[in-house]
Amino acid sequence: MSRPGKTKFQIDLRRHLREHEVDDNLTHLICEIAEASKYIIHSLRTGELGVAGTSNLYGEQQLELDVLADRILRKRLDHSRVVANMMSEEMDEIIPVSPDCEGKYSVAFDPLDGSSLVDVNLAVGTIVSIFEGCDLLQPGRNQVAAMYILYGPRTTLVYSVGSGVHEFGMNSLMEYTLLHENITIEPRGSLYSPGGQRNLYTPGTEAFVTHLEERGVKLRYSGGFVPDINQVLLKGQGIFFYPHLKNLPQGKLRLLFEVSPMAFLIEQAGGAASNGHRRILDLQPDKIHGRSPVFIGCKEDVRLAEEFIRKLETDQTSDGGKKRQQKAAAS
Ligand code: AFP
Repeated sequence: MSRPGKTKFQIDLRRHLREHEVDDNLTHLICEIAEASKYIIHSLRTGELGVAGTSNLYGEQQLELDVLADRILRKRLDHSRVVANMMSEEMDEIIPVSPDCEGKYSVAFDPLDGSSLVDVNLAVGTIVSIFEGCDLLQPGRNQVAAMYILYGPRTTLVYSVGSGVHEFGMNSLMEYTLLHENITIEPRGSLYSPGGQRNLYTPGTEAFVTHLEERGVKLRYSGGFVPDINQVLLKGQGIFFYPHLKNLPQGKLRLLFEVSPMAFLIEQAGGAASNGHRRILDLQPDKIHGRSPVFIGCKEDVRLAEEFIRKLETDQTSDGGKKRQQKAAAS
């Protein structure tokens, strides 16, 4: 997009949304979430690392940072006038904000994903999924927007409304200005982020990791979903996975407010996101805190993971799998 007389660093988030002719209410919502992140940053940079229930030297009740982040976002969404329903990792149920759905949006968010990493000073983030109207339990392909804010050495914000995925950096005035527009991901990568314990991997995932290592792909894993996905996005290559484990057939990550928004963003960059068998964005959530295994990043590498799982796991139900098991047992 040509912007006579402007450098991209002078394009702030609201202007970018307007340039993409994003609906006014959705623009307002995304900007409100960006505003809320400034208070979350303040609590991260200055907050005590106390636990909920303790109080600081002024006798003020201390909150865990993720509870505090949840309150900051909930309050902002409550007063935005454009939210119908909301829910987060910290809430047990969907919170109704407005009875009418017309012109309003429903928001699912993880207010501070990776909060257990704060006390070892690793990067954490906020993940947001936005649907039009009142219904949150929809397949991820129906999202109208997804975004995350990454609280790292720099604070950055990444969003998509379905026309590309774009990154903004927070400047000295705490404004988000454009850094990268229409980010893309290569079909095949040279880094991988393997979540969960290796000894609990199923045969398909185990074989996939062995293939990656034999290919010389480098392991890069921080334990934070947002920084690990951001690395794949901004390096333009790589694959993250938190697979189904022997003791966790649905994996660890939540579909609605972790996996699905990231799948939306990565697909907008030309990547792919699968649960090992099916496209994440086609999954129909059946409960608000439902989990899903996830393989997300370079399209060819995601397809390869599916292939290993199909050959070494789903065949277990067919004769092929049983014959392989009998042969292995006989040898
Ligand atoms: P916390 O929010 O409990 O710190 O977990 C972070 C997370 O949900 C996600 O950000 C990481 O990708 C994943 O868990 C890491 O899980 P493992 O520590 O089991 O690898």
